[in-house]
Amino acid sequence: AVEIMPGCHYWPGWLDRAGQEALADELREVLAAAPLFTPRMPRTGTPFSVRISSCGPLGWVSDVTGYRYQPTHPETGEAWPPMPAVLTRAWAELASTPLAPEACLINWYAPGARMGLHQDRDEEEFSAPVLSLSLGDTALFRIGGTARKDPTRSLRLASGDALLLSGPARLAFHGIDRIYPGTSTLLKQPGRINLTLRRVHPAG
Ligand code: MD3
Ligand code: FE
Repeated sequence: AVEIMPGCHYWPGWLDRAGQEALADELREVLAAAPLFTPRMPRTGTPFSVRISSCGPLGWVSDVTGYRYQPTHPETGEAWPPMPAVLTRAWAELASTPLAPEACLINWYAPGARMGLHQDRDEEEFSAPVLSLSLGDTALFRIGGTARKDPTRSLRLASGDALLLSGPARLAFHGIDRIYPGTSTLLKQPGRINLTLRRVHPAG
């Protein structure tokens, strides 16, 4: 792995093309059971440009009342589908923690979608890492320090890339500035999927 900054490890091309296709096929089934929905900002209700879903025991949701993890899809009321085995294997290989992942957030970026600079602080366990896998079109990812004003660096995340955020990087500000349409033929439409595997609760 390449260490981008302390605690931020990058594996370009961690999934080969066949692995990317197998994961994309599994995700089509996950998204048939747990459709993408539009999260909204707490208080204002402003929609995000990214659409999301989840798999695993817990999923992340955001609506006018706040951000939270919950065991059911906010629109269907059904339990989230299980995590595909390839995701739990990726976690076992890369995350170096005895804790199992509890949530996999699925972000869908159509061309033009962005994600502003933010910290991931809705989990109750920051000692476990977050593992990200990218599929489809390349994204321009930006990561800084634990203060919003800290300098940032940019990285292009391409289909099949894995990124692990642990230790000092776990609470780093980060975001997605743009998607480069037409940079991958993996998906049946232009855009990008990002998967983030997370531990939500402390052990026990
Ligand atoms: C750095 N997702 O879902 S993945 C998110 O590409 C999120 O969809 C982006 O930020 C995406 O919250 C970035 C890389 C990533 C994920 C989690 C992190 C970087 C992170 C958590 C802490 C620090
Ligand atoms: Fe994030």
